[in-house]
Amino acid sequence: MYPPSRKDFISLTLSDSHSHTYNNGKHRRQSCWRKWKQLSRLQRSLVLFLLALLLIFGLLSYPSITEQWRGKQCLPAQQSIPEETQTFRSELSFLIHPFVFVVSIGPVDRLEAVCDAFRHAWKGYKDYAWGHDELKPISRSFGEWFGLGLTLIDSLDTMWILGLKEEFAEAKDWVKKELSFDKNVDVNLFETTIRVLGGLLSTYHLTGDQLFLEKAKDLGSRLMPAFKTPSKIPFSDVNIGKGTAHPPRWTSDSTLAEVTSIQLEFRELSRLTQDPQYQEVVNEVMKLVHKLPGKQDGLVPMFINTNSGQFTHKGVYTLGARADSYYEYLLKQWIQGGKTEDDLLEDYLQAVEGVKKHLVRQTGVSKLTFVGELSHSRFNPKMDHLVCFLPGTLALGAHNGLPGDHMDLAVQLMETCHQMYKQMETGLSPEIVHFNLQASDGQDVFVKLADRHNLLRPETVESLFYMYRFTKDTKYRDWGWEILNSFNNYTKVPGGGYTSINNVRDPVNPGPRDKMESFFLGETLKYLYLLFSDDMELLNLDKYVFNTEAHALPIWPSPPK
Ligand code: DMJ
Repeated sequence: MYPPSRKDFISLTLSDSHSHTYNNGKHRRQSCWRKWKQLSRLQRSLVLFLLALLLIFGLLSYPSITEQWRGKQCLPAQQSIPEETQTFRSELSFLIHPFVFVVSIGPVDRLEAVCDAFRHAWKGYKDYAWGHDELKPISRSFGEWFGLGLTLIDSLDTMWILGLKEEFAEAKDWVKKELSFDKNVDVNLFETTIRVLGGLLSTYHLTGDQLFLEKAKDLGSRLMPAFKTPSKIPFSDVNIGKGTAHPPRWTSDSTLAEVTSIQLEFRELSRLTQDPQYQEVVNEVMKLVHKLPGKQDGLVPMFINTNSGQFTHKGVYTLGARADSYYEYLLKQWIQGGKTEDDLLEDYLQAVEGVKKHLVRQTGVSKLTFVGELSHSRFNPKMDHLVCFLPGTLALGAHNGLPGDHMDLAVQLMETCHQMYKQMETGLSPEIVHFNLQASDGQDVFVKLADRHNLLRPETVESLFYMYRFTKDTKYRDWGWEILNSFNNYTKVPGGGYTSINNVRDPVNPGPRDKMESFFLGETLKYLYLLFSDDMELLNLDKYVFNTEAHALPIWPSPPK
């Protein structure tokens, strides 16, 4: 039998290694080496290839090594990939082996780039604005709005999702020791609900830590005086220390989107505390608005009076500022409640028809579909960046069984929101654009001087996240990647933080405004991370619904039949 013919060698080797107990290690090594040398080149390559394959699969199934690769965590800070080497690493891996390219590039560097962006933003906040509402990254100071640590609370669940454990622990410690709602301060009901109450509830769900639920309960009860109005439509402002509430100084109106976009959070608070009072007050608002005359095919005016409970300033219909999240929360409340509340669905479906009938148009040149505004029966081809939440919401509805043409519209609007970035010299969208309905002039998009700012807003990347989750079309990831790069190129501040800018059309002097909005960490970076993550179980959209500040709340389990 020995020496074996080359043809038989592999099987002989395998049987050897299984049937003998070797006492002599040296002899074994020598014989292995001799046998290896007797293999043909083809056989050796085959064995090496199989070993490499086994190694890769072994690594991939070993969670603690590959958690980052599978999109679950940021690399610890000291191991994160320096920006300048990221491209190099990608190219190098590609040269070494195409298989490695697939495994280690794809979303990996993009996820790590989001982590780096978050860390950079957080560094600025920690160094110059710790415990305050917002970072002013240029002047290396802070701005106060309500004095509730807005950025810190808005960031909690993002840090948890990104796996930034040390940063999360420090922030949690601040919540435990420093966060108090027992202070004489006027807060805006809507902003405090979506950012603080939403952030605390979401973090409670992700971590299971009672601290966050206790804080949420305390805040929720302090916001309740806002609902003590003649009409039950809440006031815009509450003093959480004194327990008093009032409208803005100049009017007794509240903004429609504000009073109809606090429902997800208050309803969830009732479910968790088994105390119906929170759910009751916000459901009452929805009931009143549902029955109210003055809508145009489901489209609502922008203001509602807290005394009369009637719409005011009628005749202007927009999907942008002051009305946007009314439409978003119709759909999301319906989803949150297990798709049982028919009035919400009816209002949502009717509103989408109203949008299609009155507000959707195409540009003359490139046939870009956009959502304009209606002002006293006149169409205005103006679209806020805020409207870019709509493709994501429409896609979410279609995913939940609503008509397929909602998805068609989502695809078209997503393209337009992408163009709002792509056509600007910095690659960043302005706050407002005007579209050109004429075919003669070569431009689709016009931006007025006063509208050229960018506040680091999330709506487009939010929609890109939904579109990618539902279609798996990688172009949506590529568009998100371009946006992240543009944020890095034009809004990143040396030393820490990102800043909103004045002019997206001037790459030489974009004009830093010295403010980092809390939603950049709470929403923009979170949605970018989720967009690039391959882990579809990470906030599965059949289990969670995001509030309008990107804080995830569970979809309620259906009651037993
Ligand atoms: C956020 O506070 C919320 O997304 C809100 O619904 C709209 N404005 C900002 C982000 O742009």
